[in-house]
Amino acid sequence: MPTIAAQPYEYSFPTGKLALIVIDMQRDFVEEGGFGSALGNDVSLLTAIVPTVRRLLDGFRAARLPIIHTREGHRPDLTDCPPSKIARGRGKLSIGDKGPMGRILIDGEPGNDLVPDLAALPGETVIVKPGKGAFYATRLGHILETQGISHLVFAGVTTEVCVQTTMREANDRGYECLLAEDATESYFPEFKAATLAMIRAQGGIVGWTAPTDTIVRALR
Ligand code: C5J
Repeated sequence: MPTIAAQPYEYSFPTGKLALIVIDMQRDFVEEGGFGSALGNDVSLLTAIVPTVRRLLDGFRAARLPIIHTREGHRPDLTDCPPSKIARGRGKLSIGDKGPMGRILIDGEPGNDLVPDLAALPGETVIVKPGKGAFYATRLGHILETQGISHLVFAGVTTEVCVQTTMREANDRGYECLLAEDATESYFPEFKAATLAMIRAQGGIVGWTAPTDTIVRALR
């Protein structure tokens, strides 16, 4: 089995059972004028990882391995959004409000698109998810099962919210999870550092972490 130098120890994966999940690299979080900046966050930290996420995507594309993108988005009538989620934040704009990139976190609005450099290619799966975890109220579990996937590499934003939630959901479902350390980011550097430490603590209680270039080299 190919092996990746990772923390807390090497990560091995059966070829043909590995997939990449890129979480929520959408304009709403990564670009100025979206949900992230409406909540008062500096989005430049997130914008900075776009080239690294692209290197990881290109590595999986070259290896012809499955790629799944997610977007956090709701139906226009918000029937899939709990009122508690809309009320939370108390920023200038809430979910469903009109912002500079269309209605915030609504499927089909310009702000909900993946950033152009990370757009899905034909044959890649895009999951629109109403929650922070990508397994909640989506067909992700079914898709992974039908493709015989057992090992998952994760990238995307934000590390401590949607990435960590999805990794924990996957870990509980028996997937072997590896997070690309430099292809994930938070608006809060200390939260990212704490999340990486939590994931690999206690012998990899949630999974493994490794740098993007190390992962891409192992795919070749
Ligand atoms: C957040 C996400 N942070 N994709 N969503 O609300 O992490």
